[in-house]
Amino acid sequence: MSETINTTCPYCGVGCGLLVEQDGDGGWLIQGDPDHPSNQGRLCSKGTALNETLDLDGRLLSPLVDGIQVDWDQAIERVAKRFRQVIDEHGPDAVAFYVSGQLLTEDYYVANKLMKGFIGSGNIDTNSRLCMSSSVAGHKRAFGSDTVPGCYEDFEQAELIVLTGSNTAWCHPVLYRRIVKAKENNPALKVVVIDPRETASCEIADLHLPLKPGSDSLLFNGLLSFLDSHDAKAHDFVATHTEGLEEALKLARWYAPTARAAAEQCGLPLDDLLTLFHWFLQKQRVVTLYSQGINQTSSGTDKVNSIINCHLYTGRIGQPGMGPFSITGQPNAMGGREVGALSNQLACHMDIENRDHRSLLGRFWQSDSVTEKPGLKAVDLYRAVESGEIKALWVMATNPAVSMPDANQVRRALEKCEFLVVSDCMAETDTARYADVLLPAQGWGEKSGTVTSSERTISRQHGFLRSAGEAKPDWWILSQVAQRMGYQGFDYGAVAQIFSEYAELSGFENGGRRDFDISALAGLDAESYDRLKPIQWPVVNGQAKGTPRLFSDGRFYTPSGRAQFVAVTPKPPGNTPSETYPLALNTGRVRDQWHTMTRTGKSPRLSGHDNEPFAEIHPQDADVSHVVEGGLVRVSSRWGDVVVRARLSERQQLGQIFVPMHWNDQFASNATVDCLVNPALDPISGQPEFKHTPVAIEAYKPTWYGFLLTREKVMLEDATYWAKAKRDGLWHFELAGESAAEDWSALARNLLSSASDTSQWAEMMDSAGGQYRGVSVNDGQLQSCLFIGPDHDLPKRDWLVQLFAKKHLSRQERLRLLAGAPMNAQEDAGKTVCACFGVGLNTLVSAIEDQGLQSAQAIGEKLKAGTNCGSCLSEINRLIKERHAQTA
Ligand SMILES: Nc1nc2c(c(=O)[nH]1)N[C@H]1C(S)=C(S)[C@@H](COP(=O)(O)OP(=O)(O)OC[C@H]3O[C@@H](n4cnc5c(=O)[nH]c(N)nc54)[C@H](O)[C@@H]3O)O[C@H]1N2
Ligand SMILES: Nc1nc2c(c(=O)[nH]1)N[C@H]1C(S)=C(S)[C@@H](COP(=O)(O)OP(=O)(O)OC[C@H]3O[C@@H](n4cnc5c(=O)[nH]c(N)nc54)[C@H](O)[C@@H]3O)O[C@H]1N2
Ligand code: SF4
Ligand SMILES: [Mo]
Repeated sequence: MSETINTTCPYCGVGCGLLVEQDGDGGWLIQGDPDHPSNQGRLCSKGTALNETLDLDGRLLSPLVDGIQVDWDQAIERVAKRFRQVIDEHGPDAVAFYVSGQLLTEDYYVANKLMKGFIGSGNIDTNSRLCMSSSVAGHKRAFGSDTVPGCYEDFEQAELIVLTGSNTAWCHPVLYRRIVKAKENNPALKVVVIDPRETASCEIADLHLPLKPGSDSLLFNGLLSFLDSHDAKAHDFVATHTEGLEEALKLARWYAPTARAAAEQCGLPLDDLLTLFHWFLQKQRVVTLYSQGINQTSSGTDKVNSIINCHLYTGRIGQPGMGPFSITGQPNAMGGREVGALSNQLACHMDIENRDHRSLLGRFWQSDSVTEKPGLKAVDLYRAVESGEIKALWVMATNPAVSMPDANQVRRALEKCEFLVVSDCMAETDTARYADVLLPAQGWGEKSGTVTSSERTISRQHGFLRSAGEAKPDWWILSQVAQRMGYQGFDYGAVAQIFSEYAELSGFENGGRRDFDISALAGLDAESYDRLKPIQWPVVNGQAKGTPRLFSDGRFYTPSGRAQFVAVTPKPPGNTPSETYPLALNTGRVRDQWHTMTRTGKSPRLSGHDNEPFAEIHPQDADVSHVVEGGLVRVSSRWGDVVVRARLSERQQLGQIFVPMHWNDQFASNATVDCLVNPALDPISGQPEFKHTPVAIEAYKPTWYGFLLTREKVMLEDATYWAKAKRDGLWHFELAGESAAEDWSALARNLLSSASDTSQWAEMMDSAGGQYRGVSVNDGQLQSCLFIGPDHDLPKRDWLVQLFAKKHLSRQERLRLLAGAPMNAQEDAGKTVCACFGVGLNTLVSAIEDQGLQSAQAIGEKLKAGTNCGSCLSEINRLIKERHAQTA
């Protein structure tokens, strides 16, 4: 019997609990923890596939200084010495840390303590700047504190759920499944999706409002005016617990006096908007969930407040089933806000501008160097690195060369930086290649500590794997460097010690003045810390369960104790389409990849869903630029360009395109979308506008197209376009080239430079027609196959991938291989829809059309698809609907 370990998923902010045990076959069995309050046993496709991401392939196994392997002592010496030198010569503001919501709370706390408490600069910012900072700023303006008032159970108790700027079905799938279930249990529950795109989250929507990009504050101003003219005010609550309504109403009425005015400006049918407004009016228990479609815009903070205004006006906050709910993205985005790792915060929800808070921290940490002013926010920070103002930078657990807007600027800055340290689990990332010092960090499964979910639940992550090579926990690396720099207070022997100190600080001279208080958890010994059960902060007076909701008593953390309405002037996006760049680029996530793909990119199961970077384009926009379905398209802006696969879809509005954020130089030739995303910022939060950049598209027409499936190492010089995806035991490359090959065989050999001599290479070519097919078989088993043709319409890939699984190919299979066609249609399962059971699109279509299966349930019974994590159910339901529409 192997031991079962409790831990938490390292991906999204839902914070699902996991049970991990050995599978008896050298691998790990990872399942949802039925006792964890976030997921009650459920997992999504990414959580389910975690076991495919644990191998050492590509891991950074030892410290490297200038590309040379060194021991920890040398690496720490180098980092400490160079940071010390720069600080001595140029002052503390000449150094900076750029950290991440994927650090554990304890790592995060130590990083922030070192920079803000001892080095004495505010120059530590986090990728949460790109993610949550507009919500943080909006919360602080309204509540006086960065508080998410509600909890997940509110979704189950609501009568109306408004999802705005959130593709919950793909980005927070387990919470979405909880909403689906709630709707099944209570058919009266209405769900409204506000998103310019028709996303998978529309599956259960009673109403989808495809508003004009960036027009949310007009919509919520319109709602406030409407509520006011229908006497929906919670008179007692507003009178006793709020301030500033008059100003807010004045502007709301000015910009959106009527529903008609709002509908016109948002580009929505009046009746649809009125449906939402009437539901909001009639239903008391309303949750408004919002995410990056709100935050990642140049007026995100105002949009957040325009939402909160409507909840304050109706008094719908702090009670079961209602409230504004900013959902966090990363597993520890919330923890990062708690430890104060944004450059304008201090630890434990304290403020840099507040002299008492600074003094309190100085006394608690016994330091007289606590920073007195905020540091630079992410975008400004990289500008200061490029200008040479910041000379030494330490990047931890984030990949800014891919994920920052105007990523070409960030790459220039990293290149120029005098001293760049990168702590990561992976050896090769687009950021790591600029590093002077590379430090191997323990990855998920190795490290231990805590994370905080979107609903303020603190959960333990437990290590169950041996460290990869020399990898160390981030808190250890940081505290070693701090000690070597000569600072006291970093002598941590174990992670539990850090947590205890942090919990103590949260209660230090608090007296109910700060929302973040977990002092009841101070002084946990290693054993109790190890057994810590999920608990929602605040945790004071030894409450066993923590606090599901805040503000239930109507008291807020503002000086007056009242919540603040904020008057909102709606603003258009920072850059709007022009003649040269006529389309609005929207960016975001796909279901089965996580950010820059360093981990999910390792999983064959996850790579089958979307195996290539793409742009989703409305068919009419495509037509104008001669872009065709399945062809390649160049998308360009003032800042850069990418070349990706074109997907035409009417789920995209005319004049808008969508490109996912995930692909980067490790996975494609030129697909880092942030190289073309504008660096327009929210003036209050400093959050970049990832959702709206003016772009142009043009068809990219190479001379040849191809794909390569191979177990071998490849050289891609001859391909001007490539994208790679992991499949079972092999890599799948999509290719295209600009110069016509004189000799296709030679091109094939160049691509497969290392193909072993023992394999048999069979070829078929038609030089005039530009067709080539090559297949290499070793010991009866398929090693590689390469298909080239003059247009993108090449043989199907998925059945070929399946042939790689065969121990021995039959003669007939080899012939079919060279012919490039399966024996029968059933052999080609098509693109993966259900990642858990590997069920492809073609299999599903044939089940619907040929076997007449009419519901997701019937399909589940027959094919198992959708019966595990359910992440694919929205796609299966859409397929059923589409096929019906076609036959009707
Ligand atoms: N599969 C997967 N899940 C993830 C992640 C991942 O990488 N992969 N990352 C995690 C992280 S860190 C985060 S922050 C979250 C993000 O989670 P989400 O915010 O749900 O994800 P996004 O796809 O970035 O954007 C959400 C939606 O905003 C819409 N949108 C764009 N412009 C507007 C607008 O003007 N108004 C409105 N109302 N909507 C608009 C987009 O069309 C998009 O569908 O996901 C988390 N979960
Ligand atoms: N165009 C566009 N760009 C975006 C967004 C968008 O919607 N559109 N969204 C933005 C948002 S919300 C976010 S959160 C960011 C995310 O962007 P990033 O933070 O840059 O993305 P990740 O790929 O998650 O990077 C995490 C890195 O840390 C490494 N890592 C993992 N675990 C550990 C660990 O324990 N320790 C250390 N030291 N390293 C570790 C991983 O290998 C990886 O290299 O992207 C932002 N960029
Ligand atoms: S919803 Fe999926 S990605 Fe998010 S925490 Fe749960 S299993 Fe992990
Ligand atoms: Mo995020």
